Amino acid sequence: MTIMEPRGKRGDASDGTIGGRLSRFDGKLKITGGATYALEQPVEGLAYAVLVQSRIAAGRITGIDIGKAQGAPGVLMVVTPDVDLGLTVASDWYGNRPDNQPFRPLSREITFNGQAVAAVVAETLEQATEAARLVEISYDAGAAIVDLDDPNAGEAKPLDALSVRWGDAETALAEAAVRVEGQYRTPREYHVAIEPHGLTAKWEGDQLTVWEPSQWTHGMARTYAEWYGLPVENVRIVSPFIGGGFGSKATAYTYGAVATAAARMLGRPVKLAVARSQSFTAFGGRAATRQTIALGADADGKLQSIVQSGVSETATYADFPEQTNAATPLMYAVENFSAKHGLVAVNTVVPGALRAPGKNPSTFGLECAMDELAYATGVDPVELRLRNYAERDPQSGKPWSTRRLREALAQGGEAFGWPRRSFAPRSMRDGRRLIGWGVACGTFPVLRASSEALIRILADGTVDVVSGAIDMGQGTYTILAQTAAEVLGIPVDQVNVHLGDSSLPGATVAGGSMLAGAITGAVHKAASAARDELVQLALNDGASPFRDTGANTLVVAEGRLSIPRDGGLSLSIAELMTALGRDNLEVRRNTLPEGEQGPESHRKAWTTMGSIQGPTAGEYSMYSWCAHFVEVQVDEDFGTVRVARVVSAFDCGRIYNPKLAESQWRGGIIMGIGQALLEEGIVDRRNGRVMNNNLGDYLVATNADIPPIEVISVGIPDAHASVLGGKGVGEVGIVGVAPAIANAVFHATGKRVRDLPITLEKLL
Ligand code: MCN
Ligand code: MOS
Repeated sequence: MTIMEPRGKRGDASDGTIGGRLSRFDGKLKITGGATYALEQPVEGLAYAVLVQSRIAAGRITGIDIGKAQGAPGVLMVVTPDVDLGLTVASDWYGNRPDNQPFRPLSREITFNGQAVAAVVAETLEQATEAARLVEISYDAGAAIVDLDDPNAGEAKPLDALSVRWGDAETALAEAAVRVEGQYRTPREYHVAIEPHGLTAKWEGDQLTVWEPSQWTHGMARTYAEWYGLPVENVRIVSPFIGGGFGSKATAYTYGAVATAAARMLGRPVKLAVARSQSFTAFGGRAATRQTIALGADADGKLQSIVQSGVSETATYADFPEQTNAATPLMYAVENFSAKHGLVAVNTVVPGALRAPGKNPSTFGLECAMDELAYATGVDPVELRLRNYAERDPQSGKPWSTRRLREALAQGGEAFGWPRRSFAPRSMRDGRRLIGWGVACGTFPVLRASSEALIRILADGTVDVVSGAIDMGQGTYTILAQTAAEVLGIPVDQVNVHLGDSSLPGATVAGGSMLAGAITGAVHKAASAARDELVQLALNDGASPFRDTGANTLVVAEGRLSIPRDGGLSLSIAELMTALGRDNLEVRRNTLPEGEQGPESHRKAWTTMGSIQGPTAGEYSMYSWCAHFVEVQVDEDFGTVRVARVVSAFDCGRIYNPKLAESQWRGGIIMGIGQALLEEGIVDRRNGRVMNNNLGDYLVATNADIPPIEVISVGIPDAHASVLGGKGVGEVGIVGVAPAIANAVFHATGKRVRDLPITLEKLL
């Protein structure tokens, strides 16, 4: 997809290099209707599919009567669990695949309320919706475990691989002069991306094209291909614009299997839109969590021991850990440590990744507990964090690549005015409003992956940057244009970026805050090679005007190649291309090591997460860091909490585009405000149904909830983290926001709310 804007309208020319504040190329298209989303794809002869979801949480389907539905106007097909769709189970994220196991996306065995049990395909959406209502299903309902608190929920299944221990945490805790202990809880939370899920699917022979919003076109193409036993090249996922994903659009789901299978059986393209209400169970949100943390310290607040134990909800049919101890071992220096995480199976759709999985609820526990320790020891909460500063990664023992958390606390605190805070709870007020100031830190790992990119220099001097990577709003189009413009020495408005299509060069997932580092690395490499090739042609090609000048080096800048001396020959790239008689010059490069260039390595690198490197894979421990400072105002009479201002300081290494990174951080902070005060999936205990499955009742923060948010970058380039020196930006912003707010609420009111969201009845 080409993003075209009138030339010269993209801001100041100096914005167009790495580190410039260029506005997002796709932003205007999205808000003016110029961006075509997957469900708007005009395809001839479309039929419409509508999902039917289970109305019980556990048990079996005893009968399905499709008579009325089939007879309804316009109905083309009713897909039920009794129709064999002929699919095979695909690999998991890491590329592991069971042998020849049939995949039945629809089943008579029910494990959660809202499970897809049938689909109706009709000529129009209205006809399909009406006929879906007419499918009559009878159930034999069994006893359901509705959530984490269900008295019938079994023992948590411990995940030993996630346990972390050193020293003797229990003894050190027992002997500590000061101890605090609390249980912290986070509810089910949902992505609620504004663009709903769904797809348009079209078969031509055994070639499948799927227009579907995707955080990972290559990974999803692999899944669809494996379901149908096709080579991955036969499936094309097209996803040039995505209206938010937040972790929910990185995988192909059941409804995609149903829609593509229906399209194949009907011999007609099929569109399936997941209704907003269905999107609470068609894929999973963030799992509910519960954890206890005990901190032991000396009288000055120096930590002696941390003992943590947590669980998260998972499904009965698959596991997804929302790891409550993901951040606990990283934040503070402590000699004795024990943290573990387990899973409790309940009748829910399997939970999924939602912005900063693990790190987010983990930090809620630890950073609230640190505030409790501050009050137990009488030490200022910022000072307490500095006293326990970890100079190296306490878990791996490795040195940090870069960790500017001290600077984040100092600069964030200064901008916020933290030194003016009075320590005692309920000591700051404005009339009937209690004022509270809270602080908390956050982190997210630097994950590293390989990707590839193609650079095409055209005869008119413009440059295409081509990759199957995606942009869901985080800024990929824009930062890649900046990277190519800088390396190739051309104005950024001569660069066109093409993304979001699995038929384009391979890219890792836009997940784990790793895409920007991976794909800028690939574009940097390809663009550098293209530039070298252009210079070589200019110097050596028989048709080049530079050939007879005796020049042995050329300067490439402002879209021109020039001999570096006054009055020397200078040609624009377009003039040179014309002289060379070239239509284009194409260079494709990837960032895989030399020894890993076969098709199998490529498959693993772009279509699975099997070759991603974790934060301690090398000699260093690599993380992004942040410190949030929050002011809340709590109405003394009504218990209502408003966040009045936020100042947050971040260490994310070098920033490719500060305007976009700041907007990423603000977006994360806004989601964190929603998490702290509003968001909560509420389950009907009678039938295990998510009751508030709509945007009216599942509350997210709106403009009126959001105060001024100041964000500060304290990072320095981190050469170990990525080619350009940046660390991850997309997720770290949400981490630590909810505990900073909870700590501010305690400071305002003297009430410690340990379960999110902090609603008014918990304060009265
Ligand atoms: N960036 C930068 N300097 C850096 C790193 C990043 O300027 N050193 C900026 C760039 O604009 C880049 C963006 O931050 O495009 C995000 O980069 P990165 O941290 O690498 O994250 P990804 O590109 O992998 O994006 C995924 C990440 C995740 S995992 C979630 S969840 C999330 C997030 O991005 N979902 C989002 N941000 C989102 N933003 C929008 N608008 N919508 C979502 O669904
Ligand atoms: Mo983000 S939750 O890793 O897509």
